[in-house]
Amino acid sequence: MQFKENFIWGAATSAYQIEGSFDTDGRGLSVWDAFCEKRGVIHGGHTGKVACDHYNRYREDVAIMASMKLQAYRFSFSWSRILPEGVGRVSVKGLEFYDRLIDTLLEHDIAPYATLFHWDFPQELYVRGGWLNPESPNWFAEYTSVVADRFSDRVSDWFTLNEPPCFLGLGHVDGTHAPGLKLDWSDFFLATKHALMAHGRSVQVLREKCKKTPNIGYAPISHIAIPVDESPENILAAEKFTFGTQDAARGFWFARLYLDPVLKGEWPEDAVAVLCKNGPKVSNADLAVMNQPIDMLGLNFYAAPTVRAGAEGKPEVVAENPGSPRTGFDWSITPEGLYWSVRFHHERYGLPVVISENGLSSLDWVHEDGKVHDPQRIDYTSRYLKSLHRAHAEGYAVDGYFHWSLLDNFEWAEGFKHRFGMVHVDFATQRRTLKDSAHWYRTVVESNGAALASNPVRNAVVVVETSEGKISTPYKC
Ligand code: GCO
Repeated sequence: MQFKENFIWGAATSAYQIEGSFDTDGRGLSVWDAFCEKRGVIHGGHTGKVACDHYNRYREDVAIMASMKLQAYRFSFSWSRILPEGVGRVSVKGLEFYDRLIDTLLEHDIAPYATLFHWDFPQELYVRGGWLNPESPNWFAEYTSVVADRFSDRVSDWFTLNEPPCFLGLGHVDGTHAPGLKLDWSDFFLATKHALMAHGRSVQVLREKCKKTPNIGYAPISHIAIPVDESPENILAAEKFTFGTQDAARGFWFARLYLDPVLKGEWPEDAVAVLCKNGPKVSNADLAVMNQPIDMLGLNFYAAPTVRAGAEGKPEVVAENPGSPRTGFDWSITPEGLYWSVRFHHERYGLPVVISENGLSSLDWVHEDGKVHDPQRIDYTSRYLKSLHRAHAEGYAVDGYFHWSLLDNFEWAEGFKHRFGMVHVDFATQRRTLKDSAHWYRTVVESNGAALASNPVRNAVVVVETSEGKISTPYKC
């Protein structure tokens, strides 16, 4: 069950979800700060003003990562902490925070995997049109340049954008995420065009400016379908569902919209036309900007529907069985999807894959014994990692795995309702407690996956008191 020698084991977070200190040391506001001020948009009226107070507690958090033997940490820079107005004036204090964080990681031999944009668009640029402004790719390039100049002597691994369907779709069509807009499809595609060009401009800047050869990635959501069985027709149906036009009916979740322009230089006209007859013009020159060579594809994978081949091979979604396993967020638990995600993306785009996010929210609290017992997280992660191992064993290039998340944190519109961390955070005291999963994950990292073969839950010894005395039996699933 071991992974290759240089496989990277890590955990992930993002700036707005953990840092807090929203106005400390001259940080500019982001669209998330503004959105959280609106009534009724965030569960419980929560905000990221304090979050995990990571801005002040980063040393403790890095020490926790070291105790978990993490080899890498995926975090994001807050654009408006570095450039309070989004462009122009640079905040030295903002840069210094990330200097301290990166240096502390390196002192502990933890590789920084930096994401440039995890949704916290500077408010000052939003009022200038945000992603609808054709200047937005240049704004992002300027910000990338400041970051590369300052940190690329120590950071080699980069992700440009995290999950475009969320910040573009949930943020600009659904209105459930910042900035809370409900644009029509034509404007949505315009914002998408600019965001994908921003990705391309950012890659160009990283290639030009980085002091060490960069390993550049992109972290879209992995929206795939799982074949109901492994017959060729059902595999084909799942692949068609994942990349075909039919799925465009899912609107902004349609996966190929964010992948083909960036990885193949193709604008999916057929799918765009399903939603919008008067979409923006995307020229070959625009596509050339989007389609920069990158080194790795980050996949954020949580759950996927199952499909089978219906009439004429057309994919049909298979209804879930009642009572099938679900997470605290009510997302279905579909470990085999991690295998199919790697396989389908690798076959279509040919890039090495890094799982940039995977995990679950569950109902965790500190138990009477002072520990946080989260067997669901251990079982979930064990199953997903075994599925990832299958992809690895079949020869697909899988270079690393980042668990979402290191810490319980601010889950966007859900506020602090969902706990995704391997480390429990008491948001009243900021006390951190390593959950059982954090200790378990350390054994997986230390053994490079070998510990997965003996999932501790399965090997537990159960002691039962009976009238005959104590009977201890190995617990078998
Ligand atoms: C996303 C983001 C993360 C989330 C995580 C759990 O995928 O939505 O990248 O910021 O917190 O995925 O929902």
